[in-house]
Amino acid sequence: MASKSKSLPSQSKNVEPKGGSPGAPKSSSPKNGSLKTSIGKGGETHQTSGVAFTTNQGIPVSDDQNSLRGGTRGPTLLEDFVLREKITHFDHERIPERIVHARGSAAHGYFETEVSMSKYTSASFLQKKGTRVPVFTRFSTVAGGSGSVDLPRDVRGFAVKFYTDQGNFDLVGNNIPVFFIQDAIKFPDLIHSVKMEPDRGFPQAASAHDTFWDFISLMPESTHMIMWAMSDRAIPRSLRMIDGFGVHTFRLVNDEGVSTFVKFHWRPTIGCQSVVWDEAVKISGADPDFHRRDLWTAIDTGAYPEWELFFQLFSEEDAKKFDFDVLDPTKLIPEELVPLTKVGRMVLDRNPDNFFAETEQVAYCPANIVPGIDFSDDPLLQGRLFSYLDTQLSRLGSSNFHELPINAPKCPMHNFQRDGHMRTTVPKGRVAYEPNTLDGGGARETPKGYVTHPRAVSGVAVRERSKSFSDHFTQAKLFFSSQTEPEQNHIVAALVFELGKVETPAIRDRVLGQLVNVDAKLAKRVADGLGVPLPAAVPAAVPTKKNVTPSPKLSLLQNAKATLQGRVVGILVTDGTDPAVVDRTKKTVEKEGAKLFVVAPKASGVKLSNGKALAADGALAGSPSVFFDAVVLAPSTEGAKALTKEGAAIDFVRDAFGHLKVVGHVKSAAALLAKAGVEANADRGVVAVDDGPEKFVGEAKKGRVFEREPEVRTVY
Ligand code: HDD
Repeated sequence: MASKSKSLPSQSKNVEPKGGSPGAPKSSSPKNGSLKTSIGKGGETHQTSGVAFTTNQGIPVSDDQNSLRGGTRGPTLLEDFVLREKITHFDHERIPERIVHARGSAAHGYFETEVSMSKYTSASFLQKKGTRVPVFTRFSTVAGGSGSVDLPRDVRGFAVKFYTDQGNFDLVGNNIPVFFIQDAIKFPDLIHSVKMEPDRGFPQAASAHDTFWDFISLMPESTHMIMWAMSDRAIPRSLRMIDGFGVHTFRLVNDEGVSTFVKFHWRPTIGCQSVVWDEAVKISGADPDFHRRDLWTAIDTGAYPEWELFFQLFSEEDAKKFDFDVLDPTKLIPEELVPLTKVGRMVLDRNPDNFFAETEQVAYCPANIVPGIDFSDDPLLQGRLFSYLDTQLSRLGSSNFHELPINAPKCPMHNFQRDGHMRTTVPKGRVAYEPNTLDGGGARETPKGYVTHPRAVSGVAVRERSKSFSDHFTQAKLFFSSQTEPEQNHIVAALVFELGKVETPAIRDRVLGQLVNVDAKLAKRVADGLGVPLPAAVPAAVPTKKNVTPSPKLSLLQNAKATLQGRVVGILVTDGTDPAVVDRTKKTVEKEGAKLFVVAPKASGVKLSNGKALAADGALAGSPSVFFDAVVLAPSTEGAKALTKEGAAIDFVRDAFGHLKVVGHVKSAAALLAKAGVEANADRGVVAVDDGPEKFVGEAKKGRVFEREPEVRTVY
């Protein structure tokens, strides 16, 4: 028996790092060819692979297609341990999803220090240029459940686990540098208000409903965050194109024990980019996994997403001079006040092997911090330091969740904690306490251990917020006034959309009253968009400062990169398409670091004008132009004529134009353009490509044609 079980390779290991779980050998993947099959007595398929399929107990299974029954037409027998084990395991496959940030996508990679931060911190991974540590980074939406769409209007989570040689450091941030509330005690209320309403169970993953805006209308401190959430930041083009922020003020502490305040910033090297709202709505239907697929595909094809890490460093003395409180998470520090210091870069270069084991089971916690980094007294952060460990206990079901491979530190870990549900390590010896004399010199406290920076803590226990937290509108005004015209238009449109979905007029009015405190013109535009009179300002604890100096760094468009790197250009082809157009576009687009995606009327592809076949990357019905950053229309004259009777083709063109994309076209596309109501030279973004794609690519690199917007939708 022993020698027999040795011949079963799948039984020799519990975990295979690559290629799937035991019993799912690589060769079973359809990519790798088909296995030998035979037909069973009932017509079912049996396969032979040479790797034995077993139960979880390692017992070889001879038949995984038929349960054990009393006679071929008789009842199933309770004795069938193969069936019972399989169904029982299946019944328990789900764990509670995260109460927030349930919908997420993640990847492995590394962080590399590029500039030593030893002046500010003793954290070992930040001492030397060139030090690399592994990371696991999870991006998420906040409000929707784990199966919700990727492109609702929402904040994106940006959580990074650094596996350092001093233990795990988790930087659990968002793509927006401020937050809705100032005190953790309001977090359950905020989240309850944005989630599906409890009686009806809708809307899923949407802030456009009464309970959210009811709460917001009563929480003036959320106004600054609302400006960001209504901006294009909340509808990113790709998770590869978002910023990340630690939000709170943290501390760095160096070898001498000197502390410096710090804010963490991630910047994507290919630039930030967003979609327009109508596009987000359509993507949500056409590909609910748009962001997840994009991240996966980029990494799978070697286009590794990369971010630079920056610190905003400032002293306690600096902090005292600011006209806002650095402990207030609804405030940011303009870069004009404290510039960014480059620290290093993060590259995500490996997709998870298993979504559940890694992306679902990863347990981030802002309290996971390494020597040289410390907390501040930000009351939101302080509440978070409790919440995450607590949530992991209920989500992962055991205090041993740190033993799961994705959560385990990659440096040695020793202590005397023992037992508990699902303990997988096997501690040795008779000693499970400390101090002791019996373990022969086991793990003990170390002078290199974590030391909390000795900050002064004093005061009377009160349930009271500092007055320095009371100005709720000046930074909201700063944000709005720092945006370009199209960006301001989008904020207004988003507010009109969201408040237009609110059914209770008094809620809308209260929000409008908050907006008056930000900017009377903004509030008037929203009120006009809704068709309601503008109410008076709601009373503010502290009046909004009259003069704010705009911070151009807060604008996406003013900091956009003119690049096609990491983008996707869609080319619509038909039978008879000119191969030269496809070839030249492909070469030019790829030279810019983008991909060309061939869209054909049928999944099988087309026959080009030279008689050669061109494979399609996607069929038209499943590949709308919302998937692409720019499009080229390259049908033959006959093909274009046929497409004028195809709604998907007309929408392809109309949407690309309506979503402000650069549209390249060949002469033979004329009938299709005309049917979609797009003039061949409508603006700088509608470009003929018959003589080459260079002009098209030049325009596409600039991004969207925002000046087209007033032509295609209402600007409130
Ligand atoms: Fe939180 C998850 C980010 C405030 C309580 N949070 C979670 C995740 C991110 C953030 C990115 C998902 C991590 C992952 O991918 O698994 N949260 C933030 C930021 C905040 C913030 C940037 C404010 C600056 N959070 C916040 C507060 C509380 C929580 C004030 C509670 C008092 N957050 C949680 C949580 C979650 C969580 C309930 C749900 C799942 C989890 O922790 O692991 O504990």
